[in-house]
Order: sequence, then structure tokens, then C-alpha cells
Amino acid sequence: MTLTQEVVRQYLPLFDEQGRAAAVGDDVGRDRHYLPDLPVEDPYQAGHRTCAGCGPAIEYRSVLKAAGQNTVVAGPTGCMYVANATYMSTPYTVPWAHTQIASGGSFTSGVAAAYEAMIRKGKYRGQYPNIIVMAGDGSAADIGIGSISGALYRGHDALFICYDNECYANTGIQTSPTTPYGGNTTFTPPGKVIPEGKKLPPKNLAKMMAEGHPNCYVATTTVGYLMDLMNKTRKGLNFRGAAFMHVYTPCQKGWVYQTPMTVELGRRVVEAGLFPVWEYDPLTRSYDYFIPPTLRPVTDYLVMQGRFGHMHPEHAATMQRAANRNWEDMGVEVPTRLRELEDPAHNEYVKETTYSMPVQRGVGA
Ligand SMILES: Cc1ncc(C[n+]2csc(CCOP(=O)(O)OP(=O)(O)O)c2C)c(N)n1
Ligand code: SF4
Ligand SMILES: [Mg+2]
Repeated sequence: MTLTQEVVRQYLPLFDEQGRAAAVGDDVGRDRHYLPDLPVEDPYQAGHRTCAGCGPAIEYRSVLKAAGQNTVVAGPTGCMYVANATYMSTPYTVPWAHTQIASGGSFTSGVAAAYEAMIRKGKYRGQYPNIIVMAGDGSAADIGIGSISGALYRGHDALFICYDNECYANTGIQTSPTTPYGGNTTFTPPGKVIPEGKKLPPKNLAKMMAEGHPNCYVATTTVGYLMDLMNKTRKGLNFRGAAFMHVYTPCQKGWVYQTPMTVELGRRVVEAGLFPVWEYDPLTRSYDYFIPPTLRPVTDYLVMQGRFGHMHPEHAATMQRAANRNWEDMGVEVPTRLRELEDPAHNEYVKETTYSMPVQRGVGA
């Protein structure tokens, strides 16, 4: 008779949202989910070589802080593979492996299945680890979407993350399916024939994953809400089965913005209605939307980034229409001032739009 060992799983408690993580001296509540009580451990340490202000690096660090030391990470090809895997130098204090850009899902399925089998056979005596793959949008939303979909469909017990910098950054800022309408990339340069730059709207990756794999935990968030990011990481890891998280992560180099504005962009994109933050509950098959305390015109977001500097009034109006549809999907009544901005006559050229620089907040506690 073969004795099989029990697979013991970890449980990661959620961070307290009432303590320092709750609103801090901010009467409109923008600091909610900010200044979290971060764990001291840092499985993603200093020593990586990403650009200053790199959103994916903030995401990697936060996710791995939330996950802790009993974690195994896979990284498909992209900036976060290349910049974190220089010869003889790595920022990880946990096991990490590179996988090809198309195979984040299949590789991670294999890791999960192997741990299950090794534990059952008594060949590995530890707890089942947190198994995480963090793939770029080019990988998760495009080249490798099939393998991630397969893994979610089969329900492997792992957390599949798309860190979304809205471009193929590592190969020179080419357009990806999540590049927004109007985005200037090396493959979508604005010119006389196509003045808006990218013509297509972004692929709705997270909704595809939730609707297409309804038994999975699926969530979206941004680096503007670090507590939310870390809590959703833990919820995804605690979920028994496959979990998918889509995280908005600005790319300083590709988007051309002031370096300290990464976290601010992570909030403005939500407040502009361009990146809905939500959580999908596979038990009730329902979405829980985060409605930010401030709703803004999309131009408050666009003007901070060089990649949108070429946009004409009609392009800003098109973007506002898309944002207003997102608000409607979230059950929010669109304010009149945002409705009016659907008309090009109420918009300016983005390069002529004035805005006040937000207060610099820095990152972390
Ligand atoms: C099959 C395949 N096609 C193309 C490439 C070239 N390549 C390497 S990194 C990269 C960009 C990946 O973009 P993304 O997944 O969004 O990650 P990012 O660089 O933006 O962090 C590409 C296209 C590759 N390595 N493999
Ligand atoms: S190019 Fe963008 S994603 Fe890549 S390291 Fe620099 S800021 Fe990060
Ligand atoms: Mg990318």
C-alpha cells in the first residue's frame, strides 16, 4: 500500500485596513490603502536594474512582500526578467526561474503539479509554497495568453499575475493589446495619416479571464493602491485553485512622465475611469468594484504623460467616452461635466492643457 502525504497549504492573513493603512489626514480619502504596515521581509531586494520609478518593480516588491519567504516565482521574458537577471546578480531571496514569454502558464502549472506530487509522495516535506508567475502584458495578454488560459482552466493552485505596463517595453516600447487608444509607441507613432497614434482600444484582459474561467479568483488593481495590491495578492494565494491578478504598472521610460509620479498615475488612471479596480468572486460570480472618492476628466491623466502629448480634442473626447462607459459598467452615474467632455468642442489639444503638478508623496511608509 502506498501512503500519500497530506498537502498542507499556507494561510496568509489580510493586512489591517483600519490601522496606518486607513485614510491618513486626507479628507477625500485618497490615502486609503496607502502607507501600509509593510512586512519587514523583502524577497525582492535592492539590486535589480529597472529604471527609476519603474512601476513593475514596485509591483514585484509589493507582491513578494505580501507573499513572504515560502514562495517560488516564475518570470517570463520581458523587462522584469532581463532587468532582474543580470549575470551573477539577482534581487530575489526566494527561488526564481525564467520561462519563455509564451509559457508562463504552462511552466507555472508544471511547478504547481510537481509540488503537489512531491508532497504527496513524501519527497518534499515542507508546506505547499506560494507559486507565482508575474508576466508582462505582452506575455499575459498576447504571446502567452493561451498558456495562462490553460492553467486557469485546469485550476492549478497558483497565482498568475499580469504586470501591465501597456507596451512591449523590453524590446523598445512596441504596442501591445493593452496599450490604450491614442498611445504613442514605436509601432503606433502619431503622424499625418493616423494622428491619434494607436487606433484600437485596449483588450479587456481581466474581464476575459473572469468571464472565461468563472471558477477562478480574479482581481485588478494598480500600484497606486499598495495595500489593495498586497491584500489581493494574499487573497489570490489563499484561494484554493487558480487565481489571476491584473496590475496596472506605469513604465517611466515608455510613457515619458516625471519619475516620482508612478504611484500618482496608479490613482489617476482609476479616478479617470480608465482602469476599473475590482474583484471577482467565483462563488457568487459577481464583481465588487472600487469606486474612487474623486472622479476626474481623462485629460487629468493624459497630460502627465508624453505618450499622449500629440492627442487632439477629438481624441481626448473619444477617450472620455470610453471612460464614461466604464463608469456606467461600474454602476456609477456619470457626472454632467464628464458627459460634456464627450464633445470635442469641450476639449483642448492635450499639449495645451494645463494641469497642476500633484504633491510628491514618495513610496512606502
Ligand atoms: C516568442 C518570442 N517573441 C518575441 C520575443 C522578444 N521579446 C523579448 S522581451 C519582449 C517584450 C515583452 O513584453 P511584456 O511581456 O509586456 O514585458 P515588458 O518588457 O513590457 O516588461 C519581447 C517581444 C521573445 N523573447 N520571444
Ligand atoms: S522600460 Fe519600463 S518596465 Fe522596463 S525597467 Fe524601465 S520603467 Fe520598468
Ligand atoms: Mg509590457
